[in-house]
Amino acid sequence: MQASPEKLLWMYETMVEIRNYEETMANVYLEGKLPPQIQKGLAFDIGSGPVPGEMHLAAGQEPVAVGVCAHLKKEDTVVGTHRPHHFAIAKGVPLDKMTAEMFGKVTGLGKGKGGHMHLFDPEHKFSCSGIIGASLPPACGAGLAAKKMGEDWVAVAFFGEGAANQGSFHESLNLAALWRLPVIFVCEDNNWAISVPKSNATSIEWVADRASAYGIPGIKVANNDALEVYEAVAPAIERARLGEGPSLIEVKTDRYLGHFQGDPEVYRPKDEVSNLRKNDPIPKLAALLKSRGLMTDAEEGVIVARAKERVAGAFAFARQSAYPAAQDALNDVFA
Ligand SMILES: Cc1ncc(C[n+]2csc(CCOP(=O)(O)OP(=O)(O)O)c2C)c(N)n1
Repeated sequence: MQASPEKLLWMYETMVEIRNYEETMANVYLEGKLPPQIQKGLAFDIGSGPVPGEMHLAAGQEPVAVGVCAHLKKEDTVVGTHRPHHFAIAKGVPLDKMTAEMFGKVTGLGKGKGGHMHLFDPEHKFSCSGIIGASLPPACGAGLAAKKMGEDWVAVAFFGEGAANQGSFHESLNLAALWRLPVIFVCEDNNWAISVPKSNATSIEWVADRASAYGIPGIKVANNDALEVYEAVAPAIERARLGEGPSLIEVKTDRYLGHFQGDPEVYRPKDEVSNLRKNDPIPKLAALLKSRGLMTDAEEGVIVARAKERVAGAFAFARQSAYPAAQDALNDVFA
């Protein structure tokens, strides 16, 4: 399927927004966590500063989120991972409420009680979890619901290549295939599961090859490229909407930052990230848009400024919002 000019421009602007969001968060997250006597990267106080808790950022992985979500409508479900911001932004989760959640503020999606790995937005049908491999079963549930309701809605489960070795991966693919559920399983292969490279944990080169074991299509995207993802995913979405069942897609993508913020990354070859950044998908899509006459230099400036403004606005909203009241600490808590 050819991407329309509108889709291409949307993918570009959304990737710019995601990148700026992640880079802004990388800086804001460190506020208050690095006392002067502690060297950067060696240790910090994870509980202090305006954004407490762990932080997993997805800079570099934008093509996976936009290439898939460009096909979705509001009624479609997306279940993300512990590294969820790019998926949430591409699915249309409001930036203000999402950021406030990470700041622990009462205006957040979960009234500030979930944090960055637990973003729940029923209106935009988005959720995620800190549990690895936990995205696949709920996506099957959403797919089953859509099927029983007679709707053409689809559900997308995003997960890492590390998660693909969890039992939940196999159980979900089996059930979705058996019941012909409208689910698109998207493996975001950034080659690392914390410090473990894929070759040390996965018996085959492509997780997508496992699709044949369940009798469903397995689609491989070898490049970290938004347009390639968009085109590769199209038949899977169509198949799901037609009631023909699930597909498994694997995208080779690049993680530019540490597994978590503060990760000293001693396990990573020194020049790996600088080499990966040479294939940055954002300038690549900008060049394509310009070569097709869809964006001028001036328009690029407007798009980038607009995306950055949205991000800055969300961080300002989060900072200005109030913390939940102490007497509400046990409300909305079920475990
Ligand atoms: C069930 C479970 N086991 C272990 C962990 C600890 N853990 C957090 S992230 C991670 C690696 C995940 O790797 P991958 O699925 O490739 O995703 P990526 O971090 O590369 O996005 C692990 C093992 C967890 N959160 N949940």
